Amino acid sequence: AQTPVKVTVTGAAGQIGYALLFRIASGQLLGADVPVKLSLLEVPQAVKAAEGTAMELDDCAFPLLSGIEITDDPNVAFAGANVALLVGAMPRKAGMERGDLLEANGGIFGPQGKAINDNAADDIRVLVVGNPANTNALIAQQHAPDVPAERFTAMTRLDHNRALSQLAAKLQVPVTEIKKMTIWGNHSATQYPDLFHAEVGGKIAAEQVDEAWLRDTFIPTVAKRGAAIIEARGASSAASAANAAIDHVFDWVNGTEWTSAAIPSDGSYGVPEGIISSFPVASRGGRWEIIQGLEIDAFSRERIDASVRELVEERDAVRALGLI
Ligand code: NAX
Repeated sequence: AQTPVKVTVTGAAGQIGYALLFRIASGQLLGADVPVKLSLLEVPQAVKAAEGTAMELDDCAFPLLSGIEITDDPNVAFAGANVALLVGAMPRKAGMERGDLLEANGGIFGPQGKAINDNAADDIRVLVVGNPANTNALIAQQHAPDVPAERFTAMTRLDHNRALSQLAAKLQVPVTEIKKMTIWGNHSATQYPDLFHAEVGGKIAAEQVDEAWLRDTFIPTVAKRGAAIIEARGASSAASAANAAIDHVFDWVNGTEWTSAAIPSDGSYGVPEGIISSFPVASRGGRWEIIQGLEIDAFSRERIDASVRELVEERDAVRALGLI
């Protein structure tokens, strides 16, 4: 029988964790023929709640689930890990300045990066979901000098899926008709969902919608969808976030011709090298590649640059705080 793949999930007792773990255990993260072993990392006060989730996982009797470990020690959680989903983070509380937020998250993602560096399997792949996701991924990556930088990624797949769904509704087409959607930049309100390269029925999407809708409705609806969910549901996106994490890792491992993911920049499209920014990506042979050669017009340039500027400011802020 195949050796189980070890998947570590941080923040396992949280609401995304609750939506994510059952799908991983059922085979949706890696494939219906790949056995998995789960490691749940939580803060000490939430270990008991994680144990409760583990009891429910047991009660599903998933054929592919070969074991569950629960711990508050990152060195244990990441020992031999092949996939790490970093979901647990410090949320912004009322009155919190950006510096405080970055510092609190530096205290989580620095040590977790080091624990990954020291303990994970050689093929470790990391997806950061916890916000500010791109910069948390950068912090973790900077504490893991022995792991190839490209193994640290942050999630913009939820934004990508939101963009697909908004465009499909507008044009009254199934989402499967939309190709080459791209989210550029930061997973934040500055993100840029790009319809100038997206295609519907083989034709450029931007040419099938009016410019005012694209600029004043589509872009802000996608970028602010998280806030709209909180407003409606009284809680932040959880199942859709878990779904996007599944999509990201599945495509990373199994390959895709085009999606969006935040990965370390190699300088493509004027994005400073090293910044973890969302790009149009393909996955081949288990590695993300930035899709090259796209023409960027002035409208897109301005928006990509604004989001990248925010990422550079976050990087400079964590540098100034000594977090990287
Ligand atoms: P919850 O507050 O429900 O759960 C977070 C869990 O993380 C808690 O159980 C907490 O105990 C745990 N935790 C905190 N510090 C930890 C540490 N050092 N080690 C291990 N566990 C730790 O939040 P939830 O709704 O699950 O959201 C989790 C994160 O995802 C948040 O940062 C949120 O902002 C972010 N999101 C990111 C999205 C994206 O597209 N990238 C979308 C959804 C979501 O908003």
